[in-house]
Amino acid sequence: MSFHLTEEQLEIRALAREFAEGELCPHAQEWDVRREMDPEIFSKLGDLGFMGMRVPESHGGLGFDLTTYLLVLEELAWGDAGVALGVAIHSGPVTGLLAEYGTSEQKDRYLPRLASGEIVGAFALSEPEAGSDAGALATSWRRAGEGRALTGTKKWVTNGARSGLVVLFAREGRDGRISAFLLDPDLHTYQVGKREITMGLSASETVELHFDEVSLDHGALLGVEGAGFAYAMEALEIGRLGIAAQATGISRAAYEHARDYAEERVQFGRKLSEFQATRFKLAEMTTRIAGARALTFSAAAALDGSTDPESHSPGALAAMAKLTASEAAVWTADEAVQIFGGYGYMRHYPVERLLRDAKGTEIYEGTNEIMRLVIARESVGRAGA
Ligand code: COS
Repeated sequence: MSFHLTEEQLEIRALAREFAEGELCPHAQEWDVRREMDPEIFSKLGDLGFMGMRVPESHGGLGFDLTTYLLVLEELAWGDAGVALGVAIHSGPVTGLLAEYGTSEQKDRYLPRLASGEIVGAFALSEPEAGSDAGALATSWRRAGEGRALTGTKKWVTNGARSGLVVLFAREGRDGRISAFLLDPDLHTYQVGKREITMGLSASETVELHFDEVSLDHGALLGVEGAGFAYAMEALEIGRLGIAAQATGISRAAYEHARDYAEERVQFGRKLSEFQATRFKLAEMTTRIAGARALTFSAAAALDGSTDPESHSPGALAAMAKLTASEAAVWTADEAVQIFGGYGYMRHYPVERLLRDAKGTEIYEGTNEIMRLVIARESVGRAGA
């Protein structure tokens, strides 16, 4: 299947690549070591409109379709996968859910600021005891006077420390239905807990959030009470495609470093790129990258509404894209380290960072075991059903 990109999409991708070349690539290595990215990076992205890719034009965004959005994400991840992760969480689950289910008051209040990069979004679903089994979450709310009181702990919240808007999921009492809420640090008092020390994507901040009887007024409920789990699952479909694009950006960076190094490194009187062992690795890298990208764009088209009755559901396609692209990223980065040999194992060569970054894509936004579960439910039904 070939994908036709419009002139406009090509221009947008070129702009994203130029940004990545100028603002991300030169710093990615240093940010990894410092565990900190340029604090202005999201407002710089906002100036280009890239924080509002999934925000409707009516609310100050660019209103991109999924394919255009994913083209940009891949470029950002090619430059720095931690920055791309922040943009993916902000844009997919957060601005996406708000644009779809927010009241006009909620949208007017937050969407323009999210689109400009003035505030960054975070998504709080996972908990210490509820990762893959998201439906087992224990953060709860109870009615308190005219409003609600919220208590619990959320874990692995990307952008959580600096977020100006957290989309959070909590159930009523111990076993009630799950609802979605908008937490705003200007209106709600909660604690930002410890920052995790991660294997890769070190510049991206992942924190715990603690809520102790936080009082929520009516404006905090997102959408229909009790419909939150379905919103989370819907948001994760787009979120998983964002991770697929992020993984492909990492793969491409690893491939390009390996290819360039193979052209320059001489051993036994020949360039590495002249050895069949290296050529086959490079050939397989490009093949896996092309396959991952094709699946990602098919899933994007399906989620954007194009229908093929013989194809898989959009959710299964998104899971396939995330599974394929993340495994391609780990494999490609690993082979890139191998081509660099002893240098590849050294901290200050980028392929080592890319391998650590790639591993995350197999885990977050649903582990690859959950991706297989989602795909299997569609192809062979529920186990035991
Ligand atoms: N869109 C809308 N609704 C959906 C849905 C989807 N894609 N998938 C499921 N739902 C709804 C179901 O219809 C069901 O609704 P009712 O309660 O009204 O019957 C509800 O959600 C529960 O669905 P299901 O029984 O399939 O839930 P499970 O507990 O079996 O869990 C998995 C499903 C495992 C797929 C889910 O928990 C999951 O994706 N886990 C991984 C979580 C994850 O990706 N976390 C990443 C970190 S984000 S911080």
